[in-house]
Amino acid sequence: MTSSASSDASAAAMAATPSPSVRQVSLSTPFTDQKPGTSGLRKSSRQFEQPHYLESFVEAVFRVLPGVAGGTLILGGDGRYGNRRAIGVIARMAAAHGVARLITTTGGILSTPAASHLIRKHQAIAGIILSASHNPGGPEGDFGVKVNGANGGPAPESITDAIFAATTALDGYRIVDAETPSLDVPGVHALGDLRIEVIDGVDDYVTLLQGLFDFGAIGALLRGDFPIAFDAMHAVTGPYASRLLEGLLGAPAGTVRNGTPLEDFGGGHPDPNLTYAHELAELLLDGDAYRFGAACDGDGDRNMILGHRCFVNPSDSLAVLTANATLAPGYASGLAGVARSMPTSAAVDVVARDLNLPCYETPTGWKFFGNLLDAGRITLCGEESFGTGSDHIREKDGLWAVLFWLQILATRRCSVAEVMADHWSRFGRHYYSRHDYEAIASDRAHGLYDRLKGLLPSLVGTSFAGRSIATADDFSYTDPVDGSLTSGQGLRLLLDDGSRVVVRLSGTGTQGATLRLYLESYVAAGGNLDQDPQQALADLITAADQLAEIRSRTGMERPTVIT
Ligand code: VG1
Ligand code: CO
Repeated sequence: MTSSASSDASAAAMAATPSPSVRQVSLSTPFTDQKPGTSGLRKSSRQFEQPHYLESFVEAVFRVLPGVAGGTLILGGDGRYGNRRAIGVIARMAAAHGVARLITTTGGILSTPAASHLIRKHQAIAGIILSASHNPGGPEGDFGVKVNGANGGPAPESITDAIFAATTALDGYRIVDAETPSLDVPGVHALGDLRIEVIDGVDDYVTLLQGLFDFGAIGALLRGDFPIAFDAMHAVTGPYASRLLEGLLGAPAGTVRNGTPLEDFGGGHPDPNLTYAHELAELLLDGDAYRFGAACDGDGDRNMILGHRCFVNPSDSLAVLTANATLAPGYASGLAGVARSMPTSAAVDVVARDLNLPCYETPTGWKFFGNLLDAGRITLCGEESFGTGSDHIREKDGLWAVLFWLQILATRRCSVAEVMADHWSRFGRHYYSRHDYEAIASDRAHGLYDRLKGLLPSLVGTSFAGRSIATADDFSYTDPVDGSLTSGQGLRLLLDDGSRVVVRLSGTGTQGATLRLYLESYVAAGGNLDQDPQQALADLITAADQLAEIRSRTGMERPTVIT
């Protein structure tokens, strides 16, 4: 119970509400397209508005997850179009499935990392997060449902596969007919035997971060001559960032830009990269007013870090956090180990070797870090796609990364560019870039991918961009904790000088297919550490295009997004 005042309110509400009756709705034809991707089920808002579409997926979730009857469920979302309606539907279905306690948030606003924390704090059986993450929102945009398990992390594939199988065989779903409570203010309500608690979605998360970082030191930095800009992109992190940066840490009003969550993210694409967060990028990379800049995505789990005239590649960010981890009070005693997704550059591997830490390489998607975190094998982990996190929760965490960087800057009293230069001079530099070709016709993308996959066995030992191909394979991963095998996770060309080229098809897009080309080349300390990554990687880019026939097969002259 959150407070005695709210439990009194609860008793009154429960006494007053007649038990609503459970309705069984039958489905004549099950949906066949509800297979979750890299991170939840993502479809256009229009698809989600089809009658019974959301209900079908949620019914499958409730049938598959253990402990639903009598359990606690966390529910909220990133505020996009459809968020409040979905909360109402899921609350009524939770009541019909015997959930005992549903914790949701004012306005239905709950970031993915904050949801992960609430699941763990309340020992919930699961969390449902309504978000299509960095995809645009609104009636013409995308909607999504992420399902997290009792450890606070994205459900593993064994569960998402079972949910998908359940949707394809569904004959109907259960829901109660009742008004759902208002989300406008905190309070406790009853829906039959279901207790619904509406809490502030920001409080617990802020308290969690206060235990990890030195707010005194960071506050002193931000109240001094160190102007920063944070772009919430009209998505979920606005209220969190305002409380943290402007409230607790004393940064000037206006530090948080686009801080009001909007149903369509103000028409923007809430993806914190140089293309979609270009206003922030221009402030930092072309102007002189700010020393530090950061942005988060739709649901608050991604982060982009910028310094004055300096972009921090996310793979490098993970390496820098690892090398400087003990500067943060929450990590002062050191790290158990680290992990990165396969396409993420090996910058963190070099730091791990230096610190004598175990380092794991997992498939793309946060769900693969869960077992390593739960087993205490790793403390920090990250992905090249602007995701970094730690064992404080079981999701990547955008504002956590922002505070971690501010902690490093507050302690070391130097610029972001100096942190990077110092890092590379010690560990060498992994030049890295990801080229995305978005919304390609599906058959073309699969044709390209399948052809390259077929070529792999014949490539070993051949020359490529002046190097030789040492390994050419389709990445597969055996989880060291539970022994589960995941295959088909991306095509890799490992070159004899340590350079890599990786090709994957995205599992989060909703239009056609997105091809991702990842390029990486290492220059040891003492070498040329000051090149433009696109220049440093130019020969790999050309060779990859020639081998995979990307331009000719996609009909695209250049990538949609270059990171
Ligand atoms: C992308 C990223 C991946 C990330 C996933 C979910 O997946 O590449 O690293 O875990 O999005 O992020 P894909 O399959 O499109 O490459 V989030 O912030 O959308 O939950
Ligand atoms: Co996200």
